[in-house]
Amino acid sequence: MSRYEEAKKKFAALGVDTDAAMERLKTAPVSIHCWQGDDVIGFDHDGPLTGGIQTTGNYPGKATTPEQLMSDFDKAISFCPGAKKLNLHACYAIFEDGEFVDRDKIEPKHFAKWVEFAKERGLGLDFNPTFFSHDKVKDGLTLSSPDEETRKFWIEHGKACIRISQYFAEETGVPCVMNIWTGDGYKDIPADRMGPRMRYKESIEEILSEPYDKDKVKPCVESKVFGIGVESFTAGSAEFSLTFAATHDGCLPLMDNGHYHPTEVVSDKIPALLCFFPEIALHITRGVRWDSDHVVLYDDETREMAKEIVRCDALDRVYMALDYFDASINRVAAWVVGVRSWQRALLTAMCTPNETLKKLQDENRLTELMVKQEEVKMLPWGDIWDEYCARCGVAKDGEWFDEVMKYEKDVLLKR
Ligand code: RNT
Ligand code: ZN
Repeated sequence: MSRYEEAKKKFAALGVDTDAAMERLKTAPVSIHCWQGDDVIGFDHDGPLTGGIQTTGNYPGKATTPEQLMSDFDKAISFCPGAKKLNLHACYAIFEDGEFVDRDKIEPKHFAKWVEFAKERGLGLDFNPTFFSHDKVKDGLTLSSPDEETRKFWIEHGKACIRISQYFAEETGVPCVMNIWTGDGYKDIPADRMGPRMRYKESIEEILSEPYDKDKVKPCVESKVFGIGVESFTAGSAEFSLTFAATHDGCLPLMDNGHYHPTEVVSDKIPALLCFFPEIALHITRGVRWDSDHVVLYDDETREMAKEIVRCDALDRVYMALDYFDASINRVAAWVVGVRSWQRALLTAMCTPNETLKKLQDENRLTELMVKQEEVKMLPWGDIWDEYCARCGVAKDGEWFDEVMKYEKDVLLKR
């Protein structure tokens, strides 16, 4: 009997159908961020990354052209099981023949190459207006700026992005999640907290007044507790963003698990929000001490978030996107480790005897619950994971890293 067959029996004895779990997982799309490949730079500006986020490290070989980024992304996803989407930022517009337009004027045609890329690979597309790394970010502010010209520019950018998101959804046939995040905030104690938030609210409302099909475009607002250089105040705080989404039809809350106080966990917030919102969105990352956007690993909180999505039976209600950027290691490997870790967490969640465990809780058999939850941790997960990789036609653990190193030697180091 194969290792998988052996393992399958063990899970079946607990009431878990591992074949069904793998089939289901194959169809749950995970959105992969393009920005791991080039340290969140994009193609529409020469300046540095701003907005209270930072990449550190200068590992050689980063992508600097659309062709390079596409090639690296292809290499990465060849090692990633499961259904995938490509998550783009507006700053990844591709201008051709010397054309250039500012962010308030971008159009679907500036993303036609990405659409072609996505369609050839059967990927859905997600989108993000880029409210950072730009000279029209005035005094660190965009949508909450007291300067009307600045605010208007960024509103127009948001509207342009709604139109592009609609185009993505129409072209791919898959809904496009459009996430609004800005780094707007203050380093030190502000004299006015409500003014910026009222302007932020009105700006997002104006963006969302752009016509779009609610089944095709899923606008989100992403909250954040602080950023680098904006430690004392952010306009889009947790309460602001959550309430905005709750009071604006069609707008989803987006929780990034690096954006809360260190002892808060997004795993606990997922079921809380699912009690009220038909759909929610996530940025899956790994915070280390502060919002550091480290590569996602198969760690406790990652597993706990996956568990919540699965046991709330919410794979169809939660838009899952990865969001991290590490410039200190091989970027292709960083992508692969993050995607595989999240897939692993989802697979583990799906092969956990969730119903049995819930019953123990409801019957107040809490000692037994603790014992069973600990025993589950030692199940032969690796054998299920190997089988899942094989069924998805991607390399098993231990069989992809050498290929990435070969790609580094043959391609990345020659740049
Ligand atoms: C920043 C937010 C945001 C960005 C991307 C690049 O803290 O998490 O989602 O990481 O838009
Ligand atoms: Zn994020």
